Amino acid sequence: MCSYNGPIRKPPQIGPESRIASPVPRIPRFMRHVIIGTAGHIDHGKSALVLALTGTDPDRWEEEKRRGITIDLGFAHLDLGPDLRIGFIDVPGHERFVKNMLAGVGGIDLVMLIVAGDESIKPQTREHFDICKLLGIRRGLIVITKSDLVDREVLDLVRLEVQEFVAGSFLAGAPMVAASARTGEGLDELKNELRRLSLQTPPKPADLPFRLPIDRSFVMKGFGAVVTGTLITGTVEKEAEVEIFPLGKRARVRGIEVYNTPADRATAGQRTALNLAGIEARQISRGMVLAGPDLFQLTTSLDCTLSLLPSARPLKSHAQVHFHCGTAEMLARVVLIEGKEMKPGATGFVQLRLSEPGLFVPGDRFIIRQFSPVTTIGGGGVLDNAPPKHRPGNPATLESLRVLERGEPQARLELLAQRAGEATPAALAARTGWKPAEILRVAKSLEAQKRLVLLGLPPSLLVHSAHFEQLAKLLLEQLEEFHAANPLVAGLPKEELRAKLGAGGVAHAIPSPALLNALLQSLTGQGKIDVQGETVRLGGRTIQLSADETAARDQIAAAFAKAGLAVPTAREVLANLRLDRARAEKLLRMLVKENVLHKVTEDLIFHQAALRELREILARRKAKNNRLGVTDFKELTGLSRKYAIPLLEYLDRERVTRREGDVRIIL
Ligand SMILES: Nc1nc2c(ncn2[C@@H]2O[C@H](COP(=O)(O)OP(=O)(O)OP(=O)(O)O)[C@@H](O)[C@H]2O)c(=O)[nH]1
Ligand SMILES: [Mg+2]
Repeated sequence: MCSYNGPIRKPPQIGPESRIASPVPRIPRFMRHVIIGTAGHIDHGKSALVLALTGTDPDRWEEEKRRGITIDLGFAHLDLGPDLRIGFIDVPGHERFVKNMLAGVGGIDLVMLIVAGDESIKPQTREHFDICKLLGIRRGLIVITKSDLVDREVLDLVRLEVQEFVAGSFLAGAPMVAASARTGEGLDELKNELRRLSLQTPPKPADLPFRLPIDRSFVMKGFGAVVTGTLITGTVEKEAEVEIFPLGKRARVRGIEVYNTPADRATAGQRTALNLAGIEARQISRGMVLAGPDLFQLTTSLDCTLSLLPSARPLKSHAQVHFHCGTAEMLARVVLIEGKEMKPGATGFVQLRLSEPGLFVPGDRFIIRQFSPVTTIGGGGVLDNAPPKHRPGNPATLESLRVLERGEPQARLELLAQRAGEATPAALAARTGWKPAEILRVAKSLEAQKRLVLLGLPPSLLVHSAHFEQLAKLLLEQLEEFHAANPLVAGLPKEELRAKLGAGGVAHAIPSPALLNALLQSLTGQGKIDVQGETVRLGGRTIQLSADETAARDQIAAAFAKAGLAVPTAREVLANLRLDRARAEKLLRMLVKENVLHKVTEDLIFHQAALRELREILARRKAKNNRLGVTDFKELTGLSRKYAIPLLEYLDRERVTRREGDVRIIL
């Protein structure tokens, strides 16, 4: 199979991601994969150095070659020993293309900060380095390039300047190598340092759900849609179904290449190309994200930490900025959570309101750039991808954001469960970026501490204990209230009770049927309530009737009992009582519920004893003849048609008789 390398757009690409790729054998599983990004000012020799190291010119476009500058991201790779593969992402230094740089730098593990020996530190050296710091990149080295152009004294001076420049940052004390792409000087030392640093770099998490921010998408003749990117978490296998965010479309992974080599799977940390079936390349663009289906949710609102660069202007709440995260780029408004203005150099909590929906997960780092003129002003990390609207000055908001910032897994999960009231493991996976299995692992330890209630086996619902207890309390209060208002009704139907609980609880949402059942079970176990069928009542609660109610109740029962099968209407019976209509009807309903009376139709109510007698009459008749016409029935019971027909239909329903044409068979 040939490699998935094609043009991103006009002008077409002229070089593959790697030129040395074609006959490379399959990548051994034990190989470490590390992504190294270049950073630095225009013309400082970034691309020349990548070419000198790897043999691959990262400048892929005709226009880049002609103008001698990098416009878009370039890719190359280098094996430093049988156990280490380094993927290089070469970025443009030109200030106009910082946004392209930002699409590449999001996936890197190490930075190679490039400073030309003959120019020293320049504006994009600063901007790129600021970006690396804001993105939380922790490792890297410095290369003083074009060492062939300057003498030793100048080189030493540049070294000093750079040392001062990186002092106090993650690059303080980092290796600094003088090198020349022209003469090859320093390249061996550089490779040694790159290997040493790479082996110290923790691998990207393969055990999290898979996410691939897309940096290129193109049509490959004979293959169809191909997307490429740095796999930041998880693994993806051939034939997997993937979802394309924010498109909301799905596709099948028809083929995978890792560094231009066919593979059955790609793992976090690898440069990956996926051939997708079921989608057209023109529907996909840089900034979209591939992930497993049914796990993540799109969002337009993110709670974040934000650090403002000392060089930035003060930032007002609701300011519009350019937002860059992963390979995505869009406009956003920064809503400050503390105060109305953020000072240069300060760090604080903000809510970002995005202009377009995207897939972002807590822990993702981002950069913001000033709306105009466009310069990098700050960056930070996502804390919550489905945040509530915050009331200004609410101390609970800051407390919860601090919990999310500290990132302790149990505290984080508990907080999210607390906010949701009840949530499925999948919903919490989308909120954390963890796998559902990891959610359950942490949830179980919270359950052991009685902070979560887990429902189902395996658990399918997580309920915060405080929410559970609050609902249980509310449930008892609702029943208390109901019984007080309706002394003649046995209890409250489950569904009505569930709706009533929606008004309270932590989350102010109607609890799910599963949660209601768990509440009912728990309260029944404690002897606090009784559940009979669909009716719930307080434990030991029987209907307390007053003396006149008891008399009326007996009167109603007696009236129906006396009537036998030729019953009066309910209206007639109730009219004879010395009780108000509403109470009288309740008593009637009570007798029906207690099975003393039986409703055969809406208008015909019979005493239980009368119906029992009817069955006996039929049983006796069956001994003689089991066939029965309507006239026979009327004779047998002495009833008119008005009663006979509904009663026969009732008997059919009760399977005492079965209708066959004009006759009934007594069963
Ligand atoms: N003498 C000398 N020239 C170099 C060296 N490295 C790069 N150059 C030259 O410097 C110029 C710029 O090099 P690039 O590698 O394109 O610089 P870059 O940093 O990639 O530039 P952008 O990608 O546009 O930011 C080219 O003309 C290179 O030939 C070096 O080590 N020695
Ligand atoms: Mg370049």
